[in-house]
Amino acid sequence: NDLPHPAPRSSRPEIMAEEIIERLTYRIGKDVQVAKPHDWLTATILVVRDRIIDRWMESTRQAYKTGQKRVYYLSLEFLIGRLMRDAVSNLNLMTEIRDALTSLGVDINVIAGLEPDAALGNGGLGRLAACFMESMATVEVPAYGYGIRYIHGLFRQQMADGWQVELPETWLAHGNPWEFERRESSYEIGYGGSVETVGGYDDAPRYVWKPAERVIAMAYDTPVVGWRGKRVNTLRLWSAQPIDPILLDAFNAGDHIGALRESNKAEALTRVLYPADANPAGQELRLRQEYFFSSASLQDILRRHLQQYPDFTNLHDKVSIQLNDTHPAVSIGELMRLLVDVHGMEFEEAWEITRHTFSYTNHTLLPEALESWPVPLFERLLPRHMQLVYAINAKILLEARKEKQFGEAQIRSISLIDESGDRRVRMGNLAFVGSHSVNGVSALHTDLMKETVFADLHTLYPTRINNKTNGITPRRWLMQCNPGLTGLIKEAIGDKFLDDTEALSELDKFADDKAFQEKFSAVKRANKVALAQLVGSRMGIRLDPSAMFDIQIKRIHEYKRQLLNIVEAVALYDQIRSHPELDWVPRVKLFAGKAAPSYHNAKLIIKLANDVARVINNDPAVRGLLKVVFVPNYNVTLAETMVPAADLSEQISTAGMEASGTGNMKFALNGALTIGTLDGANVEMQEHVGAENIVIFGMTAEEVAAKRASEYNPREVIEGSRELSQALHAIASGVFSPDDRNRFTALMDGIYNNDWFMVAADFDAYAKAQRDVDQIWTDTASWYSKTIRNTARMGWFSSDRTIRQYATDIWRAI
Ligand code: DL6
Repeated sequence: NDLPHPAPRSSRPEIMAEEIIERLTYRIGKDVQVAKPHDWLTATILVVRDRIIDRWMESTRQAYKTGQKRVYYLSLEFLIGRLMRDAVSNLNLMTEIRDALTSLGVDINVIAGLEPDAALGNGGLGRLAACFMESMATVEVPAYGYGIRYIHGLFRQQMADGWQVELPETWLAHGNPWEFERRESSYEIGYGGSVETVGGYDDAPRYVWKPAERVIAMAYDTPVVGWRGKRVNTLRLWSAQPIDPILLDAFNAGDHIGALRESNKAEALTRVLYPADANPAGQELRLRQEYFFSSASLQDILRRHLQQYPDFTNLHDKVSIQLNDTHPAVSIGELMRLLVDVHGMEFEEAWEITRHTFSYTNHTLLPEALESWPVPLFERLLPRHMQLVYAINAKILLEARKEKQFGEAQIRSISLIDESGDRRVRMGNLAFVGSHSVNGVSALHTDLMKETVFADLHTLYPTRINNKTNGITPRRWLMQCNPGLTGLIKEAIGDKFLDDTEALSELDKFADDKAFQEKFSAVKRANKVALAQLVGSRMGIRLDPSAMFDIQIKRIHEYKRQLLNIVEAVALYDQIRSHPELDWVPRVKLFAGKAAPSYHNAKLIIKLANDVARVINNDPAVRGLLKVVFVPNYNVTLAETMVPAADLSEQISTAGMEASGTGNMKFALNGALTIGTLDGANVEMQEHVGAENIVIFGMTAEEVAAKRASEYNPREVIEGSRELSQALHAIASGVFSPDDRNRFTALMDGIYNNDWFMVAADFDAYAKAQRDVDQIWTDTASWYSKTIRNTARMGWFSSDRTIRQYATDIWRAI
């Protein structure tokens, strides 16, 4: 503890410039004359990284010294994006680094643009994990994120004649200067084999799992620096390695491929991120991935605990493990196995400690998204865990029957084994019973959890479910992505909001101030010009920045209802052509998002957006009043340009289906008006920004449920709405797909015959809400009064607030 610590490094630009040259020469082995932009990027990152390291070590030392509780965030996904700007800005070194690079003749924007996105996630769940990592460091929670170091992150999306094509993403192609390989932090992970019983005559029997296969999990650490560099936490990602890199006997016998079989098999484990978001990937490889990172993380957590404490009796006082959805839920079985089988603890004591250590966040109520594994597969891969699941199940069911007098139907619904078809292990139920806290991610979602999927478990454990409404980090989603607005806000209210996002409320008094409105609109316009340039250079489409930029960016999913937006665009197109005499508000409808590769309808919706765009954008009768653009390859970096440029944010999911949403928060914080349903966190956004500053339309979650339970006839609704029936008919009959007239017929039939997502049922309300938006737009003062109030009142949606709530209510760690 008392060893001297290195002196803090100077951040003078000339010193930094020297350091950049030093890294370029001695770490990369390049001379200034021949260095390529990528080399400059790597050298710069190394200089920034070295400034983080001292604080990183200090943060780790402090956690040991104080005996503080550590929080472990287990997530199969971390959708990080680029890191350099984030780290530089959190360390408050932007000016110095920029000046240092300029003195070397290097443009920071050029090299920053070369950094690949770390896209180790699909969408909302993974991006939330990334915001949480940054906020945990900011609010000074001693935390580790645990996940998988996928070699290929989320696929790159290309358009081929308007169809999505998936290409591999290669974020590690130029190496990853942020990470540290930790060979010493390696653990064996087993699969398959059998369970042997030892003893059992006098004492209780002990169980020893003898796996048939083993791989090594090796750690790679990335430092995560909080705002103003106060604390640096660790993101530890596991990579799979073979036990024997090559089978020399086989190789020497001439079997060159077979000699590498084990090695290839191990490496395949962490090669790709599963690109499915709202439906579980059913493959065995996915369960292997889940167990792989759960077991490695648990072994690591227990090892660290034993370095500080003599045993595990205080584990739950010193360790909190948050399960980000059910993907790491097998950790509950793994902790039980490690405590009982490896460390000799009694089952009952181990169960109490386990339950008090874990907490679980649910991110979706979609029944098809609730993870479950066929019992035979689970048993074959994890035979000891299967035994433990049965033992836990027996305990819970007995308690439910005896203490709560549960009947058969309730017993069936709380059981860890789903017996309704082929038997399956329910990971949601396992996560629920094995945790002391189960949280939803918005108030509405949490209420629905209690009423629907977890109703019986909620009756059994009525205090367990709680709400933690999501948030976003204002560093990335305001300060970095929107420096213009950040500067303007500082000028108006000072810089308190940089440390306390809720201080943005002081902007409220400027909402009707004409001079401020003009500056606010100038910032928005500059952001729109930047987006227009991006679209122009990537797609060759010219956008007029004075048109309303109406943006829907998120995963493509039927419940998110991109289709409703496209159908409305078609209806508006009809209206513009039929009524050229009216004063139409010029609009650009922008879309971006990826579809799961096996999700047929989502891919068809992308094609429809592109087909509709081609026709509308090329029709002279539209006179440029409406444009539709699908921007390819949506990722965090693209979002950082699109979010600040939006006038209108589309948050139009079928009520009751979007757990929270976080894009909704990003847009509103950056001064967009929201058009949305009363779904997810939109409900709380309405409460914060005020009903007069958000445009809400459509059915409520309750009304959707009632309609689904009734004799809802979408065809009748369609026939009663001229605009809608014309639009659907145009799409179904091939107006937008002359090369294949039936391309969208089945998609449209889905609306006529079933309309599960209530596209027809909500259409008229949506179209009317869009015309209300037009009205507001034409009154410029009213528009900016509302959008400024959005920025002013969104401070509560900072992920710092969310993390403080987790830390006080669930983890008890600050
Ligand atoms: O909680 C983060 C995010 C929510 O904001 C979205 O509403 C929700 O759809 C998303 N869920 C997923 C996939 N869930 N699973 N499993 O990304 O979580």
